[in-house]
Amino acid sequence: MSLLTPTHQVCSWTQALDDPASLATYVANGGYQALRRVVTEQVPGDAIIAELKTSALRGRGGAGFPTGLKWSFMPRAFPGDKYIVCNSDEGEPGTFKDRDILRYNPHQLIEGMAIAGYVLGAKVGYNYIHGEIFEIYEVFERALAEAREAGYLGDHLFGTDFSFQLHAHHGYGAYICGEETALLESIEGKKGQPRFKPPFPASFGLYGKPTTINNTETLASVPWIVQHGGQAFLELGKPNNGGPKLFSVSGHVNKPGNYEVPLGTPFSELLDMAGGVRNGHKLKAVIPGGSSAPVLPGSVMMDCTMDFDSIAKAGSMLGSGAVIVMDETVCMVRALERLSYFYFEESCGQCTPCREGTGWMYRIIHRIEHGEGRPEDLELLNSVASHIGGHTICALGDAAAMPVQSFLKHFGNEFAYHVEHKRCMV
Ligand code: L3W
Ligand code: SF4
Repeated sequence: MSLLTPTHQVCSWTQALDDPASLATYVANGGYQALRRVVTEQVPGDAIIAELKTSALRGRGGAGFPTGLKWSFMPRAFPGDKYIVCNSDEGEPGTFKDRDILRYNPHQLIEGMAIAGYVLGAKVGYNYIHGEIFEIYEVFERALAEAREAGYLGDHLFGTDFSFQLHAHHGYGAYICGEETALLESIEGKKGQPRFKPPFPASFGLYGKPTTINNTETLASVPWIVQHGGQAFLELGKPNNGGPKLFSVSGHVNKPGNYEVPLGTPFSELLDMAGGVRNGHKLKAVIPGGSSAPVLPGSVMMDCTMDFDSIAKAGSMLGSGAVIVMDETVCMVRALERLSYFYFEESCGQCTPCREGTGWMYRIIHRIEHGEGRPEDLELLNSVASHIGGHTICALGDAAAMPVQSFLKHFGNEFAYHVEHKRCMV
């Protein structure tokens, strides 16, 4: 399986195909066969959900929630409108994988969404694409037009009663619109601010109707699972962590980029694939799952495998699979200052702990970085962070607090050094 090419082979190169995003390439490589089969043979939705559960496909957007379980929450017999929504609002610092699926293999996502529509009883889907990657939105629009023209989207697919319309929608770059309920508000034309959960989108989603929302990589994995079976997908990964996963490796490596490897691959192998740490430097720290995931010391990461369970056991999150590598030259105070500014800037402002706390954290870290730190600042930082996490409407509050707490936990000595000596330790 390969998410970045339509060849359905492991680790084949996108560059080997002249026009990887085209319908002709996708169909020539077996594309849309899974959709055709389930629709024309009227494969029961329960059977497909069972395959998803067997596959141990877990959500690729950050939370790692089991996809089969999520699909089983959808009230499929609900008589009114139901929706499938794809979250392509890729804005997590360090993450750049979904845009490459859309750029190189958009039809695999379209097929996955149409299968989801068939299984979950939805006639309409939306793909919400991050506003800062507008050229990708245009690629996806072209793919939609091709799919409609060829009869893979629209009314009475393959001459059956099943109809599925799919639309692209682009945001304007606000990070918070990647939060699933803010994304739904944004599609509805409202300000992109998260809703309280529960109710979850499965019961009260787009326009208040049952909605299943999954990440791009998750939905693009579905056709392969339908074609080859859940067990085959599971065997591409490890128990409870089925399949391969795209890792966006960035930072101080010689060959940054997207790498598709089986879940359970040792971190050391992924690092080698990315050319190792630049300039022969030593590995200092890694954020294994996008900036919202706690940072881990390099030595801890070298003992981890790249899957949800191993990274959680080490005290972080696999998240969206954005692996940010930091070498020994990095000042951890400066790194955290940059991250904390991001969350301060992107807070939607609804909840006081997040709106005020992100500003407090940024200002304290900023003054430590600029030689104006006070001895009590480390305790104050920890205290502010602990009053945000778990006290807000959405996960952005936790996401802002976790890096602060983990940087202090693992690299507190650098912060203390900054306060005392008014300069970097490195
Ligand atoms: C029905 C229940 N549905 C849970 C659904 C829920 C959601 C999914 C997971 O945050 C994380 C966050 C970021 N009945 C349900 C239910 N669901 N219980 O399952 O839910 P949850 O709340 O665990 O996660 P979330 O709100 O989706 C996502 C982290 O990901 N993150 C962010 C990445 C950002 C991107 C991006 O740039 N696009 O991917 C990275 O680590 O911090 O912790 O669908 O409705 N009882
Ligand atoms: Fe908005 Fe932050 Fe509250 Fe999320 S936690 S709803 S981003 S203020």
